Amino acid sequence: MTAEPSWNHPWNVARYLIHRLGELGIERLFGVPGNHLGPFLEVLAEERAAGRTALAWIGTPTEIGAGSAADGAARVHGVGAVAVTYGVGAFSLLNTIGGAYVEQISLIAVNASPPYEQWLNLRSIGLLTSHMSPRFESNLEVYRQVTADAQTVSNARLAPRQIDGALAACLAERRPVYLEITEDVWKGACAAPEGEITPEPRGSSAKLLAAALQAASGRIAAAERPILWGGEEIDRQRLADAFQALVEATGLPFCTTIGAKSILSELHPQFHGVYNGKASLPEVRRMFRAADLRIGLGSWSTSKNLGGDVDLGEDWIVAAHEGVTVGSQFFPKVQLGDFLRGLLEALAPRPALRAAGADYYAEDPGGAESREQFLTSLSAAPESPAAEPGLPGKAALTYDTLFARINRFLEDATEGTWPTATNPYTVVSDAAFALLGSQNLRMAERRSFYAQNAWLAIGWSVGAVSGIKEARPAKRPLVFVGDGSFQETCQEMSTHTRLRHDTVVFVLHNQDFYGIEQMLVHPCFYAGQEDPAFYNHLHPWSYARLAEVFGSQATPMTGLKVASLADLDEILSVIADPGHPANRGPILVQVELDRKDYPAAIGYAVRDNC
Ligand SMILES: Cc1ncc(C[n+]2csc(CCOP(=O)(O)OP(=O)(O)O)c2C)c(N)n1
Repeated sequence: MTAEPSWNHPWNVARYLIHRLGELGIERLFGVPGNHLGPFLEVLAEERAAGRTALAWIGTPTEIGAGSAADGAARVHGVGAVAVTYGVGAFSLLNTIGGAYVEQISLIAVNASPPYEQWLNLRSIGLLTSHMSPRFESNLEVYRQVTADAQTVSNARLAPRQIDGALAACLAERRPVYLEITEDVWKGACAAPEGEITPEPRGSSAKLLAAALQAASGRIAAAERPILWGGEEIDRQRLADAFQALVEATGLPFCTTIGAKSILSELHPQFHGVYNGKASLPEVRRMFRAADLRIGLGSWSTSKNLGGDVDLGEDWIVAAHEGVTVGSQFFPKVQLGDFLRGLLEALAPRPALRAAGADYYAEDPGGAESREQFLTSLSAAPESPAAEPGLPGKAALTYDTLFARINRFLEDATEGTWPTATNPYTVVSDAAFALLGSQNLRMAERRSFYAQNAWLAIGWSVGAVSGIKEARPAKRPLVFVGDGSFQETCQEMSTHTRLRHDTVVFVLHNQDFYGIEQMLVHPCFYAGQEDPAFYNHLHPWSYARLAEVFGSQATPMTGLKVASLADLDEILSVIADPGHPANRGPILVQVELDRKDYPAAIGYAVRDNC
C-alpha cells in the first residue's frame, strides 16, 4: 500500500515524520518503546487505521536487534529507520549506529526524549527523572560522533526544517542521522511537508576527475595484466551496472572484497573470487598477485578486506572515499560514479584489453592453466568424507566441509545459467570463522550476501536478518553465526518467529569457544602447542532447544542438531522441501564442530606463527 496523506488532516510532528519516512519508501520501523515514544506510536496507529501510511512498527526484544534489523533493511532497500527511548534505549542502540556510520548505511535513529518540562525541572532543582543524565546533551553528544547530522527537536514549529535537513543528510552522505524528539512535541502542530526530500548530490571537481582519469587510464593501458577489485561503495552507491559495464567492456578479470561480495553475480565469467589477502583461496591470491596492476573500485582498505596483507603501492589504483589514488598520486574530490563512467569512456573504445586472460594463468606456475580450470577450482567442494570409501556418513563436520556442502546446496538450488540465473536464498554471515567460511560461497544472484564486515559487531547477523527478510520476503535467508556471536543476540530469533520468517540460522558450535579470538592472540593452540585462553570459554548452551523458548503452536520454530555430513544432508533436504512442517517458521541448526577446527582461510595465522 502506498500512503496517501490527507493534506486537510492537521499536521503534527509525529505525522510529519511518519509521512517523510513513508516518502523514502520505509515500511518498517524497528524499535523498543518507552513512554516518551508513546504519543508517536499512538499517531502511527491512527495513521495506519486511516490508511494514510504503510509504515508498520516492529517491536524487537533489544535495541541492538532493532538497530541491526533497520541496518539489514537499509542494506537492501537503501534506507532504514529505528526508534527507541531516551538514555537506556539510545545507549543500547549506539553500537549498531556506530556500525552503520562506518559501513555507510543510511539509517534514521529516532530517540524519544523526556518532555521539555522535565528538562526545566532538572535545570532549576536538579530533579532527575527516569533515563535522564545530569549531562543535558549526553545522548546528542554521543550520537554526534556516529551520525551525519544529529538534531534535538523541542519546538514543533521548527521540526519540519530539522527533520527535512536530517533526512537529506542521511541520503546524501549515506550515513545514519539522529533525531531526538521531546515527548511533548510529538503531537504539537507543525506545517505540512513541502516538496520532497532532495539530497544534494556530491559532485566531483572536473579538473581533478580529468587528471585522475588520465593518470589511471595511462597506467591501465601500460599494464600487462590488470585486475579489478570491486568494493563496498559499488554496493552502497548502487553502481553495479556501471561496474559490470566496465568489466565487460575491458574484458578484465575481477575480484571483490568480502564487503562487496555478490555486487555482481559470482557466476559472471570474469569473476575471479573474493580477494581477502592471505585469507583468500590460494588460487585467488596467486591470481591477484600475478596481476601487475590492481584496480580497487569502491574498495575499502580494512583489515578484513586485506586479510593480513597491507600492500597498497605503485601497482595499485584505488577509487574510494571520494578520491582516487594512482600509485603515489592522489586526486581528491572525485566521486566513484564519475570515475567509473569516465574509465568506461576512456577504455571502452578499444577492443577488450585482455580477452581470456590466459597470460594471468601463465604467471601462476602450479596454479590453473586456463580460466575454465581456475573457475572450476573456485566452486569445487572438497570431497565430502561421507563419499570416501571406508568412512561412514557419520564423519564429523568441519568448517570447510560444512561450507563446501552449503555451496553445493546453493548450486543445486540455482535455476538457469548466467546471466539469468536465480537462486531462492540469501546468505547473511556474522563475523569470525563464520565469515571466513562463507566468503567463498558462490552466490548466483547480485546482492545476495550480507555481512557487517568492517565494524564486525558479533551477533549482528541474527538481528540484521529480520530486516533483510522483511525487505526481500521472496528470498530465504541462511544465517551463519558462531556460538559466541549468537549468545549476544539470540533473542532476536524471537523476532524471526514472531514475523513467521523462514530464516535458517546455523549456529556454528565449536564447543562454546571464541575461536577467532584464540586464533588472533594465541594461534598455537590450534597447532596443539598451547592451552586455550581462559577468557575464550563460553558458558555452554543447548542452542537447539531455544526453539521451545521462542516458538509456539501458532508461531512455530524448529531446533535441530547436526554433527556429521549425513545429518547435514538430511537437514538440507528438509530445508529444500517446501511441504515440510519445519519450514513454517525459522529453523535453528546447531552445528557441532571440534574446538580445534578452523576454516582453511585463517590457516595462515597458524602457519606463520607456530
Ligand atoms: C559486540 C562485540 N563484542 C566483542 C567483539 C570481539 N570479538 C570478535 S570475534 C569474537 C568471538 C566470536 O566467537 P564465536 O561467535 O564463537 O565465533 P568463532 O570465533 O568461534 O568463530 C569476539 C568476542 C566483537 N567483535 N563484537
